[in-house]
Amino acid sequence: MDEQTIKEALISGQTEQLCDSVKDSLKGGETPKAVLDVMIEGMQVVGDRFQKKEIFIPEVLLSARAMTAATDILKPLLVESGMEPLGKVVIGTVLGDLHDIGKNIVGMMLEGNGFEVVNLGRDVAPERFVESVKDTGAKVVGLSSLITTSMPQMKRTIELLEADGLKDSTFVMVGGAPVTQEFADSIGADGYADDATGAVRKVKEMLGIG
Ligand code: B1M
Repeated sequence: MDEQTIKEALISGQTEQLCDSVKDSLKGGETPKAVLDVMIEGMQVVGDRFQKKEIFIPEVLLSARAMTAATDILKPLLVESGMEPLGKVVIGTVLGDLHDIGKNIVGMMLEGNGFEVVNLGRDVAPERFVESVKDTGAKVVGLSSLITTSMPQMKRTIELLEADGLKDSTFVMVGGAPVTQEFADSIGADGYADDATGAVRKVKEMLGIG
């Protein structure tokens, strides 16, 4: 796999070049997970440059668009499992937050590991999470937040689940770059994971699946 080309295409937001490189890597026998990990590293560089004000929102949007297109290529390969669902997970990015790349990767990895995933998208109000738990009977709700200003919505969602008497029968997992185990504990979440692999492990642990 030409890691450098993948990262450069992602960082410079060249969707076509990134998708071609991803397809070439897969043809060359690389695993979808290995390709995904290289893209995640590339996105980290985008974040660092944005923070240092070396690039701005339009450039970040181009990279995000390229990343989304390339993960669409990987998705069918990551999720093909063909087994009976291990359980249902409702997942979404909380209200006020438009970041969905990481949340979608978590969703894909859960699907790839045999879970049925109800992906509510981004900017999801606490009420919608609660409704979805009622509608789907999901035993796990996954809340993603990438900006500190949206993190209080995780607490609000848990409070609303409690108010509706659903908290005891529903596990809440939280994650996203600014979220920590300490924060998860402080808002009464049942689980925290710092990446998609950890999220799968945590959901299995919460549901008692070996
Ligand atoms: Co923005 N953004 N952004 N952004 N953005 C960050 C998050 C930021 C850290 C950049 C920076 O300053 N360095 C910063 C937040 C600072 C903070 O709050 N502490 C920031 C900011 C400030 C903003 C705006 C406010 C900018 C502005 O308008 N002035 C604005 C906010 C808009 C809003 O949400 N209301 C904004 C907008 C955007 C774009 C729309 C341009 C775009 C998002 C496009 C999209 O998602 N469709 C964007 C992007 C792309 C980023 C960065 C560069 C990359 C995020 C990403 O996709 N990472 C990001 C910088 C960074 O994170 N280093 C940044 C790759 C992804 C695979 O990782 O999402 O962390 P991540 O997901 C991981 C784990 O966190 C974990 O697993 C995933 C896979 O391993 N995980 C979970 C995620 N969810 C989980 C849930 C779980 C468990 C694990 O359980 C349920």
